[in-house]
Amino acid sequence: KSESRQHNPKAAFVVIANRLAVERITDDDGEPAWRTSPGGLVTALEPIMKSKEGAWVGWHGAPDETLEPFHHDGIDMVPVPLSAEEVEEFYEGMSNATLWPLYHDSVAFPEFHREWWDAYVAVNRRFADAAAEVAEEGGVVWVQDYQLQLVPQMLREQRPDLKIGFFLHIPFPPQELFQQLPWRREVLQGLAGADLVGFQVPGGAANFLRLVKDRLGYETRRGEFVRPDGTKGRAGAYPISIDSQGFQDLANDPATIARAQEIRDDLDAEIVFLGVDRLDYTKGLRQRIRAFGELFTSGELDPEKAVFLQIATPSRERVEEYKRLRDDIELLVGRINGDMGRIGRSPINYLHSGYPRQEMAALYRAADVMVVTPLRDGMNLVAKEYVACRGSGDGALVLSEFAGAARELKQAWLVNPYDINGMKQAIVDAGSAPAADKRRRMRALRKQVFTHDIDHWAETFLKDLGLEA
Ligand code: GDG
Repeated sequence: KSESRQHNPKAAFVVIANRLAVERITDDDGEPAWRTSPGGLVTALEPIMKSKEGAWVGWHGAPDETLEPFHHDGIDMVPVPLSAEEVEEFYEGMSNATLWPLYHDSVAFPEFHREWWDAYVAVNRRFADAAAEVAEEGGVVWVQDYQLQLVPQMLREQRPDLKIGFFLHIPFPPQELFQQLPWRREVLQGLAGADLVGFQVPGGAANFLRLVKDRLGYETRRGEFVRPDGTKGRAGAYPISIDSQGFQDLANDPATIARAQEIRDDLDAEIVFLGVDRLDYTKGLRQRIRAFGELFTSGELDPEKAVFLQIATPSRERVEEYKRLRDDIELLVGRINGDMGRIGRSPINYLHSGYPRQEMAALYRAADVMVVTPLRDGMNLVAKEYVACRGSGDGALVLSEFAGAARELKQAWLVNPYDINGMKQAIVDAGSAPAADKRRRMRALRKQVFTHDIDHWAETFLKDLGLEA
């Protein structure tokens, strides 16, 4: 329930993210209202936010609209306005057409535009100002992700009393790629304003530290860096995770079980392969679909017995590269189904749509083999969600080596997504593995996902940052 009660003037714990933790809905009376977004980050931080009188600073999702701070479900929400032009230049441009591809191995060509950068600086400044305004003396601030890399340093300049954490959800690239960025110094200085800079994997932290040393000339030693004024910061790996128990409970809900059976009945196949991704060029969809196409064509997978279900959630549809990707994927799928299908049966079941969480859990339950093959991925939560939903101990996971999750989920069938033959082999192997082998692997995967859940992630990071529980 949203309350119009005045928000607290100051907060001891502040999260800053591109998006606010709520989305706008229309309530039963047809009135506009807010609903907490169902993401993992919100779930993880909710208890801390409530116990610490936390505030969440972020954009509320509508351009050209300025809103007053408001209180929702125990959390103070501080909306940051963005103009339509800023959405285009800061968000779709600099964030999603420059930084996103550059940080993902340049699997798509990053575009560099000076106007986009100017908007990025201006918007980062606005987020920093908003946080500086609400954070109490000596408070803890946690900045999230690649859209806001300048915020830590901007905040440090204004508010040296704050403890500042930063977490990057996507990969941090090696020097050889990062140095293309015309504003590489500014970005590094921005990040190095944080007391603790968190990455998904140790390699990201190492890339960052090497750049800070080589490009900024800061001294670095054992995960620590020293700023020119003598103050220190640290960088390290904090692999993010999911609400494992929450997913397991959802998967075991009788309604989910029934729905999973319905999905199986509708698919009418002996073996179901599943892919679930935002429709993004980093997710390796082109290669994955090509691999399945070849398997169906060669008969290694029998189109009468096997089906590949691919959920592609619409994403960033105004960015050119994403429009192209959608066209490519749909051409590929259409061609394979046209060649290999018959009336009433298509080997690839492709859906371009988003679904409620419960439907996701039912899909995970219904799938014999989950295929997660990104070309580069910070972590990949889908892989962990699948594991959390396999309480039966069966199921098989095919996972790209280039997802952060591969470091933890070692018992998956690991693949190089650029190696189509290798990927085909792994898909066949996972699909035909003996039950005992699958159970042994799944047991180990589940142990990892249940001992390293989202609470573990948040607690570890915040403890290292110096926030007492
Ligand atoms: C970034 C990094 C990192 C997807 N479609 C639907 C839906 N989803 C949910 C999944 C999962 C999440 O979205 C996607 O997370 P991923 O980790 O797989 O990928 P990104 O969106 O690229 O996330 C990534 C992550 O940040 C966290 O740090 O792991 O590497 O790229 O939770 O279940 N959820 C619902 N309907 C959908 O249609 N309800």
